[in-house]
Parts: sequence; structure tokens; C-alpha cells
Amino acid sequence: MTLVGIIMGSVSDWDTMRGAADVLAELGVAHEIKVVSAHRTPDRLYDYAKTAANRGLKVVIAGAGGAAHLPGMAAAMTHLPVLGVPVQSKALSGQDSLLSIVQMPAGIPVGCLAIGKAGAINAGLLAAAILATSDPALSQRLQAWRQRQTDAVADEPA
Ligand code: RP5
Repeated sequence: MTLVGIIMGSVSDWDTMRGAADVLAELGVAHEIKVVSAHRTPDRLYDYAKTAANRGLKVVIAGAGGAAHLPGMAAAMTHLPVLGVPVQSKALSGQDSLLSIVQMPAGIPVGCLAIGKAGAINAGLLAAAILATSDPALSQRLQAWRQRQTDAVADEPA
């Protein structure tokens, strides 16, 4: 069953957002990946967000750049947790994306991660952590993933 929906405003966001998809794949979390633009394909966004919960999704990860209203609009139309990833824009290096996503008015939350690939990877990890609260096997896989990361840190730089 697909548990996490990864959406992004443009195909150009995929290089960033694949970070979320890759970590979910590593953790064995079923996910889907769609291009859904708040301004270019508003009807697609409406259909996606309105049907997400009934289709069995548990978490939505939404990445967008510039005037990045995709995560907020998605959150407005689903009660599922929405994790927002600010994609690094050319004009303002993602500061615009960050502020667009993080500054949601009270009442409709979006969990905003860091700008760029780090944010995408962490969105995948956070989605897995949310799911792991009710999935002991996934919790074990997530803890093992974290332990491998810890074990891979060198004692010395050379
Ligand atoms: C946003 O505009 C997308 O999320 C993307 O980050 C940005 C640029 O899109 P393209 O012009 O590359 O399609 O909607």
C-alpha cells in the first residue's frame, strides 16, 4: 500500500526531490511520485489533495521553488501531515521558497524542512519516522539506518 505521496511543482524539482524518494526506498516505505503544480495544474492539485487520505496515503511530501505555494495549498485540502521542501531557486537561492513554505498562517500547518537536497532527504526520514510510530518493523529499519550513518562517521578527517 502506498503510504507517502511525493509531489513537486515541476520536473525541474526532481533532482532535489529524489532525495526523499531514495531514502524512502532504502527504508522500504511504499511511495508515489507525481508532478503537481499549484499554478500550472491547479485541478490536478485539487484532485490529488482531496483524494490523498481516501487512497490510503498517510503523509504528503511537497517540494516547490520560488513562490512555493504547493505545500500550503496541499495542506489546505487534506488533513494528512504535509512536509514542505523548499527547492533552491535560481533567483534567490531558495530563500523565497523557504519563506513561502515556512510562514504558514496559524491553522493550516506545513512542516518545513531545509532548502534543497538536505530538506528532501530529511522529509523522507521524517515521513518514515511518523509512520514508524505505528509500525514497529519500520521503526527497527529506521533505527538501523541511523546506526549505519553513525557508524560511517570517521574518527579523523584523513
Ligand atoms: C515552481 O517553479 C517549481 O516548483 C519549480 O521549483 C519552479 C521552476 O519551475 P520550472 O520553470 O523549472 O518548471 O513551480
